[in-house]
Amino acid sequence: MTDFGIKETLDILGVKDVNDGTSTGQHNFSNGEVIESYSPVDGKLIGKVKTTTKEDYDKVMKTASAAFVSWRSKPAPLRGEIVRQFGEKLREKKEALGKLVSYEMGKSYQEGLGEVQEMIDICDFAVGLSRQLHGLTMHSERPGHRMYEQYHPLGIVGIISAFNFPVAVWAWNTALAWVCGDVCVWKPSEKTPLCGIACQNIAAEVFAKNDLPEGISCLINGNYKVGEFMTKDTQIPLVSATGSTRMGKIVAKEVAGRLGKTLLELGGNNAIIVTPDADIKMTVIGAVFGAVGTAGQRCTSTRRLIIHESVYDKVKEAIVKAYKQLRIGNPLDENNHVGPLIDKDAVNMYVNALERVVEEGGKIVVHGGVLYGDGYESGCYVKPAIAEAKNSFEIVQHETFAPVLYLLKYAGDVNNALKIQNGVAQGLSSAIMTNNLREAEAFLSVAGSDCGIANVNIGTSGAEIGGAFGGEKETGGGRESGSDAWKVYMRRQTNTINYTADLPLAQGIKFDL
Ligand code: UN1
Repeated sequence: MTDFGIKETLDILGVKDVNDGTSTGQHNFSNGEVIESYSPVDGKLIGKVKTTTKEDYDKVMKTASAAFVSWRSKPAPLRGEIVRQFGEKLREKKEALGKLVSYEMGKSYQEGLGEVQEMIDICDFAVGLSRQLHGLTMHSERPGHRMYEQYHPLGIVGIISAFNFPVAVWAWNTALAWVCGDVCVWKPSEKTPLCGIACQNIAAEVFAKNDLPEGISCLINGNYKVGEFMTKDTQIPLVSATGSTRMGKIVAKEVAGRLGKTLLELGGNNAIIVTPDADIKMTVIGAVFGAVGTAGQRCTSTRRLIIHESVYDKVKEAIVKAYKQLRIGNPLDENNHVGPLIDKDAVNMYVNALERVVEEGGKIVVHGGVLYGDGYESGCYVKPAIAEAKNSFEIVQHETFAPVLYLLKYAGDVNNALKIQNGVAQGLSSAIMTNNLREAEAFLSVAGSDCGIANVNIGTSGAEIGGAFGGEKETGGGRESGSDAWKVYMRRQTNTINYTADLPLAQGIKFDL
């Protein structure tokens, strides 16, 4: 097979063999060690990125601080116009960026394009928002007084993103932060640094073309130690971090220790409840895409199917049959459904999960395994697997970032299924498949799903950008993307204005001099 046009793709995106991973837009200055990015698709080296030292970071922060002073003073709709242009550039480069996402991260080309589409969508959303960003007005208890609230930008927003959505999660944060008047410093995953370079190149071009100061979009690179520069830095009022619960707990502690804000989007352990009234065909599509899409490496991936005993065998049979049709292979080949895992560590975690579920008493119903040989040379391709299990198993309680689906059985009414669903530490996404109104409403009620996302008759993954995205419990409580998620990127100020010649005090207090 050819190189799938990767060379041309890298050219279009300005990604070189060796890239400077510390950028404020027009200036690059990295003095750290080099990270090599290998594709999980074919195991080949795609490019190298120089990482950020503390001295490099300090330079970035100086430039970002200066940029903030100028950017915050631009009218919000003007900031929106810049984000509109950024969205236009993404439209132009959609195929190239989608391909790089697919090649560097391993998700299917279709999903790579989908990810860039999420970036475009959030830009459109942010453009509209730039003419809103509204606060409330309240009635004052004092005569001749006016009271209202307004939102001002926070400052420098630090973004730490994960490998599985190497470009979209950055855009969810930046598109909103930019219209809010903030500037951003981004540390992409060290597993997908070239996607970061490509995005920064696009942003830098737009800011330069509009004669805006560099530093509105900044890139830093490296491992968790580079992330720590931001979590410890009082110049960063908000750290938005996406990744594992383990990482989130460390970030939360560090940032809370200096009373900074965090927006955390962490692990999920998402379930679909399949009730006796479920449409089986829809259930199969939703569950299979949810479990094997992005090779099970979405935070919204379906990990557990909680099936009513009366339809258990039927659903199991239909899903097992669907798994037999899955084609695993190069994700840039549109005939394949499932690409590789991100790296061999992920493969080991997958293998370990399958061993653990058996040790704990589970039964494998679709055998997994690592694939070798022609087309699988990277060693990162695995077969999606299904195991019958119990919710109490330690491994089921744990988020394994791989295509492993657990089948759990419930009896009685939907409340029993909900107990199982909510009986995990994570609380990101959830779904119910039912044509029964009572079951659907019970699932959505106060005693229903405890997750940030609760869907009826669609799967757990593939959320639209218009809704607030995030979850409860160990998922971290943050909300990104749509609805009023923008508020976290701004500081709220309450203003009371007295337009009389008297100074009455609130609460009726008299203080005459
Ligand atoms: C993630 O996996 O971190 O809902 C984000 C979805 C996508 C976003 C997933 N829109 O599956």
